[in-house]
Amino acid sequence: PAAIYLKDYKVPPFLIDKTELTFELDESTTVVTSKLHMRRNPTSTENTAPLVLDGGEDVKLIAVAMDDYVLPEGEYQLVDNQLVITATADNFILTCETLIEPQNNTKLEGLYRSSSMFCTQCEAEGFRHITYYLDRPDVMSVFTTTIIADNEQYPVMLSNGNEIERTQTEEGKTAVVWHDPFPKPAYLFALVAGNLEVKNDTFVTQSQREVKLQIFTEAHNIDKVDYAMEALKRSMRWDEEVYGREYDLDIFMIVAVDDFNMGAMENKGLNIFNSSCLLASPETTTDDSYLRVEAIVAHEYFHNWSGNRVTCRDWFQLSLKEGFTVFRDQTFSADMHSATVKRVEDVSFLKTAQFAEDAGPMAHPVRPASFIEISNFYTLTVYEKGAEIVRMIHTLLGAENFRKGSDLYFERHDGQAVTCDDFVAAMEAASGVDLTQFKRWYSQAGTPQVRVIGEYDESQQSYTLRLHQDTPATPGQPTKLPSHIPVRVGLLDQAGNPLSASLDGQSANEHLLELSQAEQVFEFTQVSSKPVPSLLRGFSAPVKLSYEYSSTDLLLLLSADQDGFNRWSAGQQLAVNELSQLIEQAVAGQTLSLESQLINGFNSLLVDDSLDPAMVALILNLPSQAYLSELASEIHPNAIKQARQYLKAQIANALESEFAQTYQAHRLDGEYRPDAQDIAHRSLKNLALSYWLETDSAEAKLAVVEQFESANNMTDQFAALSIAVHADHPQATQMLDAFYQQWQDEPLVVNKWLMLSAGREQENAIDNMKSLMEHEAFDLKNPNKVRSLLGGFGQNISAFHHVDGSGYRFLADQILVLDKRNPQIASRLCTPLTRWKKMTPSLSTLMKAELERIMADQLSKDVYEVISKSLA
Ligand code: BAL
Ligand code: ZN
Repeated sequence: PAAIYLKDYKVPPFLIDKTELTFELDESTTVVTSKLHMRRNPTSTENTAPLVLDGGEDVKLIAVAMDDYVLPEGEYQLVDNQLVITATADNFILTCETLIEPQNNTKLEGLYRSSSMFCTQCEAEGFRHITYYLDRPDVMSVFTTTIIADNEQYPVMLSNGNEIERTQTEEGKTAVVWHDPFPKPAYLFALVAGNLEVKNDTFVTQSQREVKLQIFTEAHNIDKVDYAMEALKRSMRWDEEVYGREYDLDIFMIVAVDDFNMGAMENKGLNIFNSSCLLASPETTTDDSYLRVEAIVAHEYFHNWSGNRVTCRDWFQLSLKEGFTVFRDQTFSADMHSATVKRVEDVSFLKTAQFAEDAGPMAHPVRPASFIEISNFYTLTVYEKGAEIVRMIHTLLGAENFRKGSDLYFERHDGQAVTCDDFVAAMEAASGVDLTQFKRWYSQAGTPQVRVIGEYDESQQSYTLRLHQDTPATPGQPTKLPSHIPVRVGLLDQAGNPLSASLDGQSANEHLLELSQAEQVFEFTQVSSKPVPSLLRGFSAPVKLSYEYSSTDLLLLLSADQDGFNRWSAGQQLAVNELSQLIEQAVAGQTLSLESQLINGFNSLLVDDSLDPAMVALILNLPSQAYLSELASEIHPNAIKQARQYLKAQIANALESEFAQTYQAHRLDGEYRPDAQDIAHRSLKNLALSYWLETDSAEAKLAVVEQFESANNMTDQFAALSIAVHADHPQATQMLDAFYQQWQDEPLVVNKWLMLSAGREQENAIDNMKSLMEHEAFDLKNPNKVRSLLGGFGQNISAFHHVDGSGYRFLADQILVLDKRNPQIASRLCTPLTRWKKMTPSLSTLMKAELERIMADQLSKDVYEVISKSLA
């Protein structure tokens, strides 16, 4: 398969002003008739270019007509799934009749069946699996959609915009017509038909328009949408208040479907959600999932402006909408709950997963320069690093100028398909800030490394910070230029008090350094005593920062920094330092031994009632296996696991009574509430329980079982179960069985069970995986189940990284099977294998052999791209 390049972008030779679609839905064959009101694009220089429409191997062309002239064979060609028509007028209506079989669509792109309903997923290039079209985001069209189906089976028939007509056909079917007045690219098209229940609500916008809100699910789930509905209303209000963005149609609908490749999709006026990202109830949903539902509802809603009203010119610009919208949803969640907790969670994820992507074979700029399959570029780099870029612009411009910039962006580009450069240009124009160099963030892959050295001159009362940056080479980008990096810095005195300092004549407790050269020196004056620097506060840039902190410095920052984020960061650094020593010992085959300095630091946090329990829980949570793997120059999975277990047990034994007490102190009575305060108590309580159980205390063992049996909410019940499974509690098997029995009729809960069961470290783990794949609870057709089971297996260190290679082989086998059904899902599953170059040599060879075995098969573009780039 060939790559396509950003540098080859050309405006479309044709435009489609109006798109009229008719779907005759049927169990066996669905007929799609499209009427495209087309004209040559006056801005294109390709005046004589043929009309080339994108289709798919699964679309069968029945007839094509230009105005009223039915084209005979010979006046059009079908080449590589494209429909090519050479002779066209400048203005014409193209009518196409095509047949598709949604019931056989296992890729879940285009129109497909999920349970008893029809639904669509068109981003990025799914629409071409419905009918022939100019399936590119810069072709924006006004859609009118007619759905014809049996009313008994499909009483609900939805598409974008407003319902304008409902009639009975002569064949006794119902025809419903939807019209969306806002021009949109085909990737935002949606259709749903099914026997669904609805929850209704309303929202009054800032200009006093009443908008009808509807959430549709299958009947058995309609009791789990209240939280999403409230989250939707909070999002609508927030976008008005913070960005001045008002909803534009009279109706906003969300539909939950069980089989979905992504989390959710922002189709205009008709969002379609993976049910795992929409449904919530106290008994079946954990705190994390509640927060995720809220964030994703917000994210998809925010796309109505950042993505739909202003969309992307081409798919290289994906971060234009995704980076900006992730930044918007992150800020929304921060405003709804605790900003520091949210920031720690987001950064922790970024540093673990996006940094690993940026250092691996699939590393790419936030605005990629080329791709083989765009579905592979819905990545952490485009989303999360893209959001960090927008956040840095916010930091550099300040909140007020940033808002002016976003207002200008929406005003200039409403109804257009634009680029990341257009976004930055609006920010520059509104603020007067020059972002020329800053734009390298969009084009350079890799995580910049920033080394910092501090020097205090007591006689001058001055403090010098010397910053040095460089970005490692990434595939296709051997050399890099310096980035424009905002570094928020504060200074603390040796007692932990804020230390005022003057920089460029400005005296303050905190400064924003703008690092733009390879090396730069910042000199602070009026520094009354030797400081401890608090660097990169709030994680003001997505870089790897290093500074030679002593343990004493880190303990001081942990206990006293005014920046909550950096308190967490100091705790993590202390833990990383200790874990690194332990990992070295484990690799060398030595008995592990270390006097942990964390014990005192953690002790003070546990006994300090003034702190946010959620922050304490985050600080006490040791760096994850995945994060330590990202930091390692050579990954030894078992050594990392051993080191984490040793350190956790040492801390647990030293602070046993504190953990027991903390566990009791944070237990909540009363009704479950997913608010910041209660979530904070549950997170610290459950973290304390996991430490307490490490002590082997009989009381702790009882507490785990007692919590599992008596919890009135899924957060506590599942926490008890996972703690028991991971600590190999004597009753772990019984608890897992009981959990399945209790929840076997709740698929989303069963998926949690699948994940935990797959992650359980035990003898014969591969046999266990094989029986889980045969289990009634598993279904290869359902992406959520595949992700749960195989994702859980990836966490199973001893089984996945087994020295005989059986874990890698098992995963490779599944990738090969899945690639025939659903390439997007198969491609995602390859990620753990792409890390082969960083693994310790014995494991690296085994992983590589599996990649080569996959490569030898007939592959989809999706899997081919990931595997070939990994082996390059
Ligand atoms: N646009 C794909 C799903 C999302 O990012 O919202
Ligand atoms: Zn998005």
